[in-house]
Amino acid sequence: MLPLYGQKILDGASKKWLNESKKQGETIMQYRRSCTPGGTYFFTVVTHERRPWLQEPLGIQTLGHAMRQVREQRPFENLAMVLMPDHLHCIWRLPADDADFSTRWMLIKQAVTHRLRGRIGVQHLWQNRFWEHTLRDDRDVAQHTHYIHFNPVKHGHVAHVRDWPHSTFHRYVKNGVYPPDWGTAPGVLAGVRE
Ligand code: NI
Repeated sequence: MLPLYGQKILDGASKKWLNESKKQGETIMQYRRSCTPGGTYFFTVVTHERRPWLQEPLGIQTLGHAMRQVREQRPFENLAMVLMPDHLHCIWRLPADDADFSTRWMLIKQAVTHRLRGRIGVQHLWQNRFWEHTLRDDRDVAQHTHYIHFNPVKHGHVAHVRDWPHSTFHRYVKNGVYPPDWGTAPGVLAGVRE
């Protein structure tokens, strides 16, 4: 059996994750002041056979490490993200004139597989493909951000958005974007995969 998270308990990996998210929040503020934004994309990435290894602290930690590592060479802004046990959703903004999210995901998945294979009881970690949906404007980005943050409630893991530790929701609360008790279900979004 995989260990279950206590809903309000933050382990070391989650704290690291949230600290990283906080740092990124500062980067995003700077980014919004620049005048040449690149493309913004919503992604759904699913584990192999929907195995719930993304609820393992080691899995969460390793994914965070891989994303930071890849981002050093190939920058992207992680605008919003949520980790579910068997999939993740996130929104990336890429630099101007760079739409190569496929290589970034390939490198991230490879790095995680390299570090974790055999260590968490499964050999294959990722579904081969991922779903991408291009976000057209600020409203689109906002709606998908709400979608991401509401996802743990939508999937029935927690009753309140604030109770799911593995998302950028907490960073948004700190930045004053959401009230701490936010939990409004977004409307149906076209092109979104679970
Ligand atoms: Ni989902």
